[in-house]
Amino acid sequence: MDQNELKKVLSSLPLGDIRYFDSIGSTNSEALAWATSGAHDLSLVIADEQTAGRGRLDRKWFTPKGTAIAVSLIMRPTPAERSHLTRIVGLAALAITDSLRTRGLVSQIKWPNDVLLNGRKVAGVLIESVWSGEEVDSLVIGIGINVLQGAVPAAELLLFPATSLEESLGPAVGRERILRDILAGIIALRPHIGSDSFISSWEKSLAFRGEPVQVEQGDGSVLTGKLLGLESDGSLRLSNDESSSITVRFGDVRLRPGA
Ligand code: BT5
Repeated sequence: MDQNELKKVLSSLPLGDIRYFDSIGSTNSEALAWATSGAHDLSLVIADEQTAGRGRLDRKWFTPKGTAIAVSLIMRPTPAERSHLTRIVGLAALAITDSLRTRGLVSQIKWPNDVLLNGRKVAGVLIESVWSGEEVDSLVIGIGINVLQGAVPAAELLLFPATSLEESLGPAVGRERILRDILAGIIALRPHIGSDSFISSWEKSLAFRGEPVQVEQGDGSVLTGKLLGLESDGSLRLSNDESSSITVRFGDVRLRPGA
């Protein structure tokens, strides 16, 4: 990334400190360690390449050099935000979809943490936390976005088809400005995180709404149902064939095959 351009475009935002790496294992690991040693709210770790990027459940996240956005934002939640920590993943995903909309792209959130463009994954979010006793001291919002096509891994490495912004926007996509817009979106949405309108915007952006889906849970079991929307904590609401409602707190959603 062009560090001068990065500094320039980020200078208008009320961020904490910034650490930039040409190459790193995982920006989330760096941010977790930094948060533990007292990083300020909205401090940022940015890397041009990750050699050990990760997703949920220790899955790998690929960030080849010069092709993607890999960033981790440290958030020190206010007392009011502490009641809504399960909404933070939605905050990041909505900021990504909003920034793509300003570029004429309609994207969707594949619950809980993926952003889809043309039905393929263009971005992923990984939220991790630092605890102090029983309380969350800080959160790390990890965001990975495939900007250039070179960021997209080979199909056999993927659980779900992937794409890049380049595929929709052409090669002249400035990573620095996209990052700035996403961070500005997070900062602007943050005061509204506890509102009903936040949940309804998140719900409106969900992929497969009203459609039959499968949700693979962490233990490998699979739930099926129609995707209805979100509970107020950001859990997924499905209806099953008997028309009763099921709440899902953790899993991976996909469209039910043959549906
Ligand atoms: C995610 O996990 O999608 C969260 C990804 C978060 C990455 C960011 S980058 C900055 C920060 N530092 C980190 O170390 N991580 C965060 P999950 O839903 O579990 O999806 C992981 C799956 O996505 C993998 O198992 C692959 O199938 C697929 N995948 C890996 N790299 C990909 C890529 N570049 N594009 C699309 N899919 C990818």
